[in-house]
Amino acid sequence: MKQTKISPRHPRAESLRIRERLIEGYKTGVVATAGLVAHGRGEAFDYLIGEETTSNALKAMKVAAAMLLAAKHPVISVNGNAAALVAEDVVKLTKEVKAKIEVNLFHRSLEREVAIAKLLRDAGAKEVLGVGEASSAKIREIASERRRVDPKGILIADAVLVPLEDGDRTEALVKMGKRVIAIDLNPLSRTAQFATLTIVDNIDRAMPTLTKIAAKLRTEDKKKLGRLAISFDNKENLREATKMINGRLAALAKKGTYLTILEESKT
Ligand code: PTJ
Repeated sequence: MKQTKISPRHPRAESLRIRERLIEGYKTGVVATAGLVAHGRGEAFDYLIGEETTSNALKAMKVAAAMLLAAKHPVISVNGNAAALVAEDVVKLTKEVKAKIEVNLFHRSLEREVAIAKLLRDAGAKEVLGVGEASSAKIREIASERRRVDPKGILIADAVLVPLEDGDRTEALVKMGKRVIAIDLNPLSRTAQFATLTIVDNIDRAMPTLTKIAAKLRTEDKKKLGRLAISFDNKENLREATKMINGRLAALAKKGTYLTILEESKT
């Protein structure tokens, strides 16, 4: 497939490379049309947080890793965008925290489920739940097609990682008593607000970092991990993320030009 060539000297090379991966995912039937739009919304928030992992997100990742390691049935839920951007990291993380992978889509079609499962298997996944008839259970509280889940996965999970989402499912899963970890650049989204824990970061940066943190923590005592897992206040976490965006915007508003500030931070 012909891809747009991106010069490594382009000032926004990394961001453009991520876009290309999504566009390729769209062409191969992995990413939904709405997934491209959703990415644009994420990019806008990435500008606001400074396009880097904040100390706040790192703190959340440590607790997220503990939640997954302390869980009996951790599941990583994968949609089109997550598959196109971080399929390999998803597989690596499942190995560190002994989680299952389940495909769960908002814009559901068997073709997309199969294409996503193939991408995950090519990335090293041994088992992919939720494809076709496998998602035979229904969560009544969810209005969208996301209500269909795998009885071996999300239905019995006690901790679910949902890298970029729509809010209804997160709310329903939390109501069912599950711990829901969201990765979402937008701290104002319904998903971010309803989750047990929200990592306000780009999944492209967050997934490899979360995996490294989990690898370091996995030899810790389970009880200690359990205590760490319940030590989190998501309201406080979101307040910090919003305060950080607010502080950055206030500083930028004083200067007027964002690019000048970028230049100054390099010297
Ligand atoms: O593959 P499907 O059919 O399950 O559909 C997936 C999408 C993403 C289309 C669907 O879940 C959806 O419509 O999501 P929303 O409601 O648009 O929410 C997506 C959220 O992800 C928004 O809050 C974005 O800010 C955020 N987001 C987008 N790109 C990233 C991101 N967060 C972290 N990293 C990103 N790269």
